[in-house]
Amino acid sequence: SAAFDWSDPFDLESQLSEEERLVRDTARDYAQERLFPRVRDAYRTETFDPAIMAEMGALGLLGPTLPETYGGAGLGYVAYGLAAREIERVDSGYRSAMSVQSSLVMYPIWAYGSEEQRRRFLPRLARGEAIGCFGLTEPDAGSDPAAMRTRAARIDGGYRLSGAKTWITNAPIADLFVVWAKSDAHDGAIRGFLLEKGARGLSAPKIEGKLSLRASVTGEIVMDGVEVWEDALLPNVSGLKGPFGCLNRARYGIAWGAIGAAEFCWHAARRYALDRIQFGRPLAQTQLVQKKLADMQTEIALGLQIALRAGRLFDEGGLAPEAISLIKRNACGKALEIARMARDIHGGNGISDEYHVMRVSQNLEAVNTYEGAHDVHALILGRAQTGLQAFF
Ligand code: TGC
Ligand code: FAD
Repeated sequence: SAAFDWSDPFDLESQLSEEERLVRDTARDYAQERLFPRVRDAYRTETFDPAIMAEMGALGLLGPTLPETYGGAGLGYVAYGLAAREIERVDSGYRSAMSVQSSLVMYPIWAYGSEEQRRRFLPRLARGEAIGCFGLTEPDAGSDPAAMRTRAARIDGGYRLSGAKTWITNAPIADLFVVWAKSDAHDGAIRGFLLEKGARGLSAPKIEGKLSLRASVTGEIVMDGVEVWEDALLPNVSGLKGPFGCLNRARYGIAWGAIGAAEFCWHAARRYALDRIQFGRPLAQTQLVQKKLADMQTEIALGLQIALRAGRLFDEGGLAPEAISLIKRNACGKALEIARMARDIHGGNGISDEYHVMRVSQNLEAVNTYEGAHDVHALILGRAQTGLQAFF
């Protein structure tokens, strides 16, 4: 009978191509050798080192699915997911930086931008020389982005943008802002605009005091009558399907990433339980702990198989947005449960940042909320199977 590999029960390894394994190994080596040694202090001091973007760029991790003509790597979505898993195995904030740049900034420029916009911005973004951010959420429009208040008014030769975005990853260090606004010149339709750092009336104050994703920088985007030329408009998309087209890709990556975070916690909990002796035996030799480890293993194995299937469908062009909601919701919810269990198994040590599990668990609180909160994805799935929308 076949041998059982406890860490890879369904032999994910053999389902990957050589190229996918290479991308995975590159991302894993980088994450373990360069990101892991920095993360504890970055988390303590609530800082994100912008050099990380250039490092990821040099490895081809930014915009990896885009064509090489624009600085991408021409990779498939399984490779992208595997990279997200490895980066998030260290910290969700680092995966955030990668997903925002790749799926929320480079993707819309590639998919909805003019040829001139693509050539002007994509290569620098791919190298990590320029940092981008994505402004959809507003103080009064989170789960319901259709309620956004940011407006683009028509002026001679361009637009004047007024409004405020909040909870925007990388906004305080961004060179380029992809901002979604209701445009007067387009019957109030939601349109995308490219704003550049330094524009008059544009500022991006940092949000301080986060207890989650502290190694990622988050801010507001304040637009106080920012004037841009016509060429700042993303010409090829109109309506909420613009930002949602980007979110589909980022949410898919998060499904892989959250499992990477969960795997870190599972392995840490197993190791700790094997080493820690109480009542004369390892914690790992108790029924309750073994059940927890079995639950972790099961959810991770199932989550990886479904993420792989989703990636293959994505590459074939057949992955529905609702299926992405299913895997994003499931991976985040399960990863959060696993991280909390791992924290518990670590006892008192579990609350120290030396052991990392509580940092991962705190991060997953935000990951479970952003890109569509857990319950919002339930409503998307509920609507898809009943035909009844229950948002309002
Ligand atoms: P609804 O009527 O459902 O749709 C409006 C239009 O949008 C289209 N659409 C999609 N298109 C492509 N992909 C999707 N996933 C799509 N979902 C909707 C839809 O077809 C329709 O198009 P059209 O042409 O018919 O007008 O819109 P609704 O207002 O009822 O939406 C409700 C809901 C809940 C589905 C949606 O608003 C939602 O998903 N809310 C969650 C908001 C969210 O995810 N925000 C994310 C902000 S970005 C972020 O968090 C980045 S964190 C990054 C990091 O650090 O990693
Ligand atoms: P709300 O929409 O107010 O939701 C609060 C709660 O109510 C949630 O539990 C939700 O599930 C629930 N809820 C909402 N509506 C319903 C309903 N109809 N029925 C039942 N329950 C409901 N946004 C960006 O645009 N760009 C970014 O780069 C970005 N980065 C982020 C980084 C971080 C660290 C965080 C925390 C957020 C980020 N966001 C970003 C914002 C994020 O997408 C929103 O926080 C998220 O969409 C939820 O919106 P909200 O916070 O306004 O919560």
